[in-house]
Amino acid sequence: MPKDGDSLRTWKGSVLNYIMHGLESGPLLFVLIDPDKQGAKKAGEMAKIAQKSGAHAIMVGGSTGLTRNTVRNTVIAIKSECSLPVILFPRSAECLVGEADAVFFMSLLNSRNRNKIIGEQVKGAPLVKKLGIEPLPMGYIIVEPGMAVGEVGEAEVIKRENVEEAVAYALAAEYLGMKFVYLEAGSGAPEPVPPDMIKAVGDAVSIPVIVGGGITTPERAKGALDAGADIIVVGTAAEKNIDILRSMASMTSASVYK
Ligand code: 1GP
Repeated sequence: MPKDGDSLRTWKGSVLNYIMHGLESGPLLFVLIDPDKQGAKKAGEMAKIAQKSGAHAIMVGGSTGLTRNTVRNTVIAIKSECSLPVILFPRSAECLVGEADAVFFMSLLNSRNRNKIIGEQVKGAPLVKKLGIEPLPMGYIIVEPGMAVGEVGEAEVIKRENVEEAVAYALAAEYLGMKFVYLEAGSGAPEPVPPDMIKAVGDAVSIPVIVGGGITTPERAKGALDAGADIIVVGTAAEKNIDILRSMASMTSASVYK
């Protein structure tokens, strides 16, 4: 693990470059911190442990109950304890804060609600520019069961066996110019996205595949990584037992600073 100064030098200016560089040496682990689940101070402590455990970035977001102030306080606390890039994972334009390094500028592609596909993005884009947050364009695809984000996002969730539909959405994301595609089973999902779906999507697209939702054990992390996930996202499991991150991180790129 580099000293703080080294890591800052490495990624300051472009979180996209940091991620792409990291992926050259292997898959990455991102830890999702939901500002609604604990106070800012605790979030900062979690981020510090996540970095020590070998995680590669911190995502900040959640499906319900967030205000700009809660997000801001959490991001500030995380940045004071940890030098990893902090990437917003916003539910809406309301969650954009200039203290973050980047934002997954995402479209919930399989939503029934136009607002989730392009509405919030139109509201948020001028703010992203004004605040100087780096946008990371991402196609967000919700897979069964979808959990809270499936409901709030009014998603037509992709059935777990409908690999073909997942591939079609992922290809559409790539062809629309998105830099990432995210297969989301939903936070707290009883089962993560099926490995055969991850594999088929990874084989079809040339952009990095992010996989999250229900990755609660090292075995499940391994399942997603073996299937070809480029980035795994862990939220709930880290909230319950932050020590689980170390074994998950050991399966990913040892260092993005090589
Ligand atoms: C949710 O994919 C993330 O958006 C993480 O899910 O909380 O189940 O780890 P978990």
